[in-house]
Amino acid sequence: MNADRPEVPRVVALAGGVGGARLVDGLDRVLPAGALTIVVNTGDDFSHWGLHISPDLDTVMYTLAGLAPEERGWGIEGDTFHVLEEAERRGADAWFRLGDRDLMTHLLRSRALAAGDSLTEATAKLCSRLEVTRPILPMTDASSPTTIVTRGGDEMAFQDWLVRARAGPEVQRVELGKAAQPTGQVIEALRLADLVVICPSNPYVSIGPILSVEGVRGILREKTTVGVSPILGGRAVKGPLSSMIAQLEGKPASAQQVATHYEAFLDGFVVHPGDAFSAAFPVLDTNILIQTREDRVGLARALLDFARSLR
Ligand code: FO1
Repeated sequence: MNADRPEVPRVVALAGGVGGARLVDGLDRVLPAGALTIVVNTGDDFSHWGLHISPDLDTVMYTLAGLAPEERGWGIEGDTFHVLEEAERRGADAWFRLGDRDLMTHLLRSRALAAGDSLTEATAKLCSRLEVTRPILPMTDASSPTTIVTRGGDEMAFQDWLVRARAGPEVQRVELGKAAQPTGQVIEALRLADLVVICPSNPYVSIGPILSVEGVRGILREKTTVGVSPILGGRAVKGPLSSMIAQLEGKPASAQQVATHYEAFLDGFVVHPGDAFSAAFPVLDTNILIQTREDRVGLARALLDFARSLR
């Protein structure tokens, strides 16, 4: 962005799960209507109990609806698990903890998809029922599942690895779904964007799938793109990222290591105080530990000011 660009930029946020949703929540609180579109990873999507589950879309949607639990981040605050208990009693799969209220989302989505809606259309309907007005766009309407190839040579569906196996098996390689076609909505939002924000999500399994959608990288090269580190002081706030960096790169986790993933199109990167490094693009250090609403708003404001200062 430069001085000729509008005071209120059109922002597209690329987001995965909980970390991404938290920054999106901050951006949602500081940007006016029409100024924010969120493009979400669907590489984690899978079928469970015959239902189409889109964990990252739901995490972003519940966060913007004010329904997400503060600590856990995914699912619905205060949800009960009676159906899951019944599944356990009857010997059905109970490793993926679907809450009773959360279940309605998967039922409605699956019904809409079976009736011929695209995932983009089904997501818009789910958001509208929860009065979420920001556009939340799946990165693609096609199936593009992420697979984890373990050191032992097993190929595991992403949720099998992350949740069922508790991210235990060492990762040799991440295989992204084959080049998914973007939707018209994703391409249009990116083309119109003044700023693209890469949220503090896992670069391999959350942002990587979005970047692998056809055409996305090419558009990012033409845009002001700012990333936020998901690593603070060498550790991931949530999830298996620090061990994934060690296993995949053979190096300790660091904010700089994450930035190297995006350097082909980064115009700026935001890190926690103490994590700054010198690079070909400006690096801002500010508080990126965003648990509370105030932290999220503070980071969103700092990020937008930083982006405005970039040329
Ligand atoms: N993550 C877990 O670690 N365990 C779960 O049982 C679990 C259930 C779950 C249900 C609905 C939902 O939308 C998300 C859920 N997640 C669960 C989170 C999710 O699988 C991951 O955090 C994301 O896929 C990574 O971004």
